[in-house]
Amino acid sequence: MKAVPQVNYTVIETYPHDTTCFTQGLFINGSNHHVFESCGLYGQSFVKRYELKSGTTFQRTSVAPEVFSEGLALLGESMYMLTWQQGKILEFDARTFQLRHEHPFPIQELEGWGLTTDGCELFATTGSPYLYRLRVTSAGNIEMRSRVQVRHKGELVYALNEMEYITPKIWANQWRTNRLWRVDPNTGDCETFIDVGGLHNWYGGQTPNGIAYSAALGITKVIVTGKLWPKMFALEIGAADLCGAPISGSTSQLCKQAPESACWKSDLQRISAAGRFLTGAVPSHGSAALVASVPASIAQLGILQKDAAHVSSAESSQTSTAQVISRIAVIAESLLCIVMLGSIISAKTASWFSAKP
Ligand SMILES: [Ca+2]
Repeated sequence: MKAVPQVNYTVIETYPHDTTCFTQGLFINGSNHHVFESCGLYGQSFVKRYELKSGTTFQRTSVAPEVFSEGLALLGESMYMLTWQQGKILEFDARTFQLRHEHPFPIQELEGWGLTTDGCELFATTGSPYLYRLRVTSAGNIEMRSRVQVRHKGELVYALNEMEYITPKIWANQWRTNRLWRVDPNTGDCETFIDVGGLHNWYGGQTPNGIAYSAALGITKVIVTGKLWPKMFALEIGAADLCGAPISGSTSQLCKQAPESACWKSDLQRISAAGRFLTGAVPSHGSAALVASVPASIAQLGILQKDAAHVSSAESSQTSTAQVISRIAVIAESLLCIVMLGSIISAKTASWFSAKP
């Protein structure tokens, strides 16, 4: 591989992660720190929603034992989940976790690997050197709209897996490597990457395979984990490295529901310029604008309204003592979880780590 530009990052927080989850899909509703994760392996696949900092599970659904879960993305009020070799996409009600439909995988004769969304359409990887754009039609069907070849300096890049759309780029891990690429979804160009080898001493199939982002968590903050890892990590990445230059001029290639990022939306640019990176739920200033501008697809879940009320209350009332006590409790709970989960993973056998994307 030719020399490529590499981006630096700083680990700023860690959280517990379910060591029974063979992570295949990951996204987050940053307004309330809820994580949605799909976990693979035959007979052990499931999807769950949980709180980022504590790991507390709110919802969980198993899938049929013959289904191997893969990438997961939220679009509208539905959660779409790829399957590995079953040739279908499962559509869940994002609120109830009930299975709504089974769609044929529109990329015939290829496996389902990663999935993300720009707010309008879905992007899928298959292990091939292509990034596919899928469209949910007005009739609710899923069809392939287009594809781009994924390359770095002219060389094909294979095995991109779990993804996260961070307007206007896509971050994707390359299976069985420590590399997370920043990809231009319109050209397929792999522009730069980070190496997450220092996060966790993994082996076999425990590849890094979970990337999540929400501007409400922190506009330069990316959540990363891996298959069966005991921890999730919040990485701080400079705005220019994370999503390229701020978007100005024509936005014709952006989805109207494109989520906020460090490169997109004026309010966030102002916050970034002032050096006030978001921590916790939302910043103490400009929070109303931020919450109001979160894509409708997420707001429709009814979670943001609750969070907005929480923020308003927090801003207008005393914060110090209750928050300190709460944070101490969260830290203590997290440490306990890490100890317990560490003991669980030590019991795993090498048979789990077979060649599964
Ligand atoms: Ca993701």
